[in-house]
Amino acid sequence: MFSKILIANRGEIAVRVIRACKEMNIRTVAVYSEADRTSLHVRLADEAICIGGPKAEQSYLNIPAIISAAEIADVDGIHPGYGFLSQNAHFAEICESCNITFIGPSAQSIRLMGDKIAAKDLMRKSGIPIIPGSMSAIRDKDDALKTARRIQYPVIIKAAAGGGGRGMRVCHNDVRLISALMTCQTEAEASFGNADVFVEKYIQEPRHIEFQILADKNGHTIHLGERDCTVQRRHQKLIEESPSPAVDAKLRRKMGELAVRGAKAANYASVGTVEFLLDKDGSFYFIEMNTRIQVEHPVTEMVTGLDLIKEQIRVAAGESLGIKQDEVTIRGWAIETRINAEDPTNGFSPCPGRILQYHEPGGRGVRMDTHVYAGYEVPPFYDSLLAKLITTGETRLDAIHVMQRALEEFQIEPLRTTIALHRQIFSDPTFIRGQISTDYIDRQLQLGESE
Ligand code: MV4
Repeated sequence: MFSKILIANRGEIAVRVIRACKEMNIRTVAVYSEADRTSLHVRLADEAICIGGPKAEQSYLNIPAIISAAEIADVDGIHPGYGFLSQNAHFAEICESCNITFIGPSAQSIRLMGDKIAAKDLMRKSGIPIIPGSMSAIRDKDDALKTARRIQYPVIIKAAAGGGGRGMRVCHNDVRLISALMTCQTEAEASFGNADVFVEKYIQEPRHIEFQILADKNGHTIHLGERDCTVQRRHQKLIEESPSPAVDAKLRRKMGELAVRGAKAANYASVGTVEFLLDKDGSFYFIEMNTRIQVEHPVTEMVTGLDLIKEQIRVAAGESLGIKQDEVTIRGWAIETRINAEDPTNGFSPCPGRILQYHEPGGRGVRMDTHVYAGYEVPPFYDSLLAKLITTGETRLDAIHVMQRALEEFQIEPLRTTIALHRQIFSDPTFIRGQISTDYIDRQLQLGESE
């Protein structure tokens, strides 16, 4: 087991990892930027090292500075959290070459799943349903037009190196397809350094269902059920829940088995997530695999009783899974709302600043994962996530009632946050019935936007 871990991240996930380490008797080293001196992760860790300026490129993405800190503090593992360097195969390799365990999957698995075309091909060969489309990178206009003719409009163009919704374009006819192809390739080259794009059938109004995978380095792979992340806005998730109101035990077994098969095919060993789109007719398709711990992992923890960060650390240390698939039970319901320092009435623009008044909800069925406190100043340099409010109950409706009550209690002043929006969503009969798709926020909800 590790004796000392460096957490190469900030915010609530850094706090989350430090807490797990403390319970495992592992010493912790926080790294922080000049803008994060007063952040909670700096206070909670056993040691803290400033690694650079406020901009992420100068600090949380600064590989030489992070590796230097790791060597000075003499750690035997680095936990990357999510975002930043968590899916950087090069960083994982550098850690290993310095004899420091990267607490995540192998560089090989990260690289493979980072190429969405290669990932899709592997899944297809493993018998996992994929969305019809081009089997390799689009060569030219003619190739794109032929593909569209075969699968029929609407189609979607995606960047091979994209993911999480970045660099995607929906097209309804030949003219749009040709112009979108050029912009997509140019954008992909500029954003990811890889101009490869592929075309697939556009699935209208799907649900986003993802399976949590847990795999050790000794060939054992299990799934921990699904999360439903259908409530999103421009690919930013707002609400996640487990289980999904759209998945029954039979579908869970089927999709879960396929997710495990896909993870095994990728030689995957860590926590990871296999994403599917669930169509209105009940068919489902693999879209991508996320090779990191995800923001929404707590809802899976609440219904399985497992600590995913501890499991991730244990398998990184080479331990075998302590649980078999038939010992995994899904009990009750958990819902997470993301509280961001953003103004939903103004295009979700970030609203950093100092928190003067703060009261967080508590009581039965409430879990808060956050790094903020009264007097904390939210810096403008990073993701605006302030807190994850997770509620649980025996049934979905119980968890919703706890959420309604917790959102009433929650006070963060004078910042503009997404709390009011969540109060609105949790009192919407459509959401409460669970009859939603991925365009719920954009099409169904009146945000009172000023534009
Ligand atoms: C799609 C799709 C429809 N058809 N692919 C967005 C995130 C990325 N992981 C994949 N995404 C989508 N891929 C096909 N062929 C619709 C989306 C999508 C979406 C998916 C899940 C949740 C919200 C979404 C919002 C818009 C688009």
